[in-house]
Amino acid sequence: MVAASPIPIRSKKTKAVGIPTIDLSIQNKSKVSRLIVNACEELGFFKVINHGVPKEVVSSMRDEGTQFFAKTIAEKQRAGPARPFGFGCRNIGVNGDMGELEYLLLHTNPLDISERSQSINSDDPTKFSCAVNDYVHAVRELACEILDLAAEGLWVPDKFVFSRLIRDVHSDSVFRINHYPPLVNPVKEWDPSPSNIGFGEHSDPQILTILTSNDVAGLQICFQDGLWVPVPPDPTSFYVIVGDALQALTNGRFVSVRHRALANSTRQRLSMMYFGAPPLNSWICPPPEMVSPRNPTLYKPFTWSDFKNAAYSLRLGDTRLDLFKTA
Ligand code: GA4
Repeated sequence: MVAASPIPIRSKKTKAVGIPTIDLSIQNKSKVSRLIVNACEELGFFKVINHGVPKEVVSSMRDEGTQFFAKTIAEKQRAGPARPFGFGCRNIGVNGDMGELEYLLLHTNPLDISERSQSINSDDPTKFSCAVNDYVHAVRELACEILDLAAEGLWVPDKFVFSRLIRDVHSDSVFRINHYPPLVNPVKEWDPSPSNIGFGEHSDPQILTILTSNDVAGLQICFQDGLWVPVPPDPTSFYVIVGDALQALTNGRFVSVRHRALANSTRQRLSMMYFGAPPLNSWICPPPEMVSPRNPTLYKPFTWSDFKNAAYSLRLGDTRLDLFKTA
């Protein structure tokens, strides 16, 4: 079901809009497919409920994350610097972007997880790696289910065309836990001035992001007409974010949504994101059904590795897909 948020938000273009909520337990799958396609076309963002991810899997991961960020800086630094994987504090990427947060960034390859777990939770590395592997497995399944429904809703005959990329053993998917401590010198709450920015405005480069957080607000999304809308926190649900790669894979039919996180003046926020990505050598080009004389190819074909290199050479807020436009 698509339900408008309790307080309808007024946007210039549409009259009253809200964040779509999609119930994945609805039996009528073609209806769910249509709702997913609409949400990905109009906003590139939606919430899923009755998603099938066991709550113990989420709570174990959240507990491990909370324990990690409660450690001293020296202990957290044992995870290695986030270049690109490990522990990061304030610095985002390698080109000078900053935010009021600390984070742990991990590749989802089980071998990488098991190696890094030794330095993340030296008391019980297996407990940490099991929590991450179980969580990543569950949210990847959720992402694949959503991508298969999206392919069906787009009438693409190969329904696994998108999910195959993130199921691949060589998938370059990433898992991230962000910790936004309460601001030490709070400025006016919800003021998006630099000192209030937890994670600056950007789109995600990957195919699909599956996000959840504790019950503290902070995430905002940008509607297509430029209006920034706060996303109500809901620890029992997941938010789904269309990434740049899915925009390219659908020849621009789905839109990657720009989003940001504002820091909170009183409470700490913990968010967990799975970024579903293809293997590095995969080509990002739309299935033939997405291209027609009326919808000519919008982007030159590129590999995920090409796109990732472009993303890391630019600033967080840059529109990197523009580099790959055909005209
Ligand atoms: C945004 C989405 C993911 O968090 C991330 C980020 C990555 C990083 O923090 O290292 C990037 C950013 C993200 C996009 C542009 C580049 C790369 C920081 C940055 C400035 C892990 C990702 O894959 O891209």
